[in-house]
Amino acid sequence: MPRKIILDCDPGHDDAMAILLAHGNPEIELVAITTVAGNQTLDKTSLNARRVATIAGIDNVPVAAGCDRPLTRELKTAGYIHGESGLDGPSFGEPTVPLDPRHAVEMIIELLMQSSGDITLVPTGPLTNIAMAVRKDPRIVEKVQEIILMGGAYTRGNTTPAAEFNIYVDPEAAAIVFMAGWPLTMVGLDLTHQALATPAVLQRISGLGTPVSRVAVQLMEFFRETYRRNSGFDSPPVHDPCAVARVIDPTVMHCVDAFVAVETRGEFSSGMTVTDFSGRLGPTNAQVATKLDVDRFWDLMVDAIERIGAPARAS
Ligand code: PIR
Ligand code: CA
Repeated sequence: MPRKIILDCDPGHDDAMAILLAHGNPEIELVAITTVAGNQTLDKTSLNARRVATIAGIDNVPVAAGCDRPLTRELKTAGYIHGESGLDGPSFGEPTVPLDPRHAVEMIIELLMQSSGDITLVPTGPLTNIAMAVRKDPRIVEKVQEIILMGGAYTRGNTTPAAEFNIYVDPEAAAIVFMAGWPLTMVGLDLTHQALATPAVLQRISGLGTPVSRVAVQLMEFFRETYRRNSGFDSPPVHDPCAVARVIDPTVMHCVDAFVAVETRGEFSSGMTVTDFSGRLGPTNAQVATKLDVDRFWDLMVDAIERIGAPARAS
């Protein structure tokens, strides 16, 4: 039985790769794509989700827009990494996949409450929609199968020395999500910085020779250039599909139980995921991803793009 997921994202180059992995892998049933403000404004991340859905031939999966800003703070975006559109690089035609009229928070609650408890939440952007859904209908905490998110880190930040972007943008939302009491896995930078789109990886993807593979390579090439300029990486870390890969095959990464607290008040540490592996601060509330099976991960990614095959009408 394929695993049902709701992908809550802010595309975003690596979010786009997460959509492709979720759609192309036969072990995943994508039940909805929901969008949030993060890498770019909500109108842009929503348009980008529809663009990616269109080129991948994803029909029959609702795409719904959610919160256009963090719970209490001003929105900070990452145009310096993802460009003005949020998905710079390839040129996309007019998307044919429509935007669902429902609000993402409503849709998340509705899908979970109508489910038999078999839906996994996979957030790959700021946690605003998920926190709002928990506040609006706390029964979803018991209904969800688990939540596997890309965000945070225990050794480093990428936006400040202490904080990873998704948590930094909306720490109040992240604090709600980490403390909600559901089975949660933190796939943070410690893990995702192992998932580098190296020249060898790009060659494998481009070797598929399909329109979707061409778009994926163009996305990764743009991402590589901004990462080189901003972060001194040779090859860019492809964060978000790592969370999807964990759903497909838990053995793709090693995880360790920990208590994770989200710093919301620090002068220099706001948005930090303070990770305690020794139980001093509190009881375990998360599995924290530590080590990636890099070859297995890229095999999954390449296989998914291959299976998507011909669709793609990027013009
Ligand atoms: C990546 C992101 C934001 C900022 C930078 N510098 C790099 C986005 C990615 O989409 C991913 O979900 C997460 N936020 C990594 O921090
Ligand atoms: Ca993202």
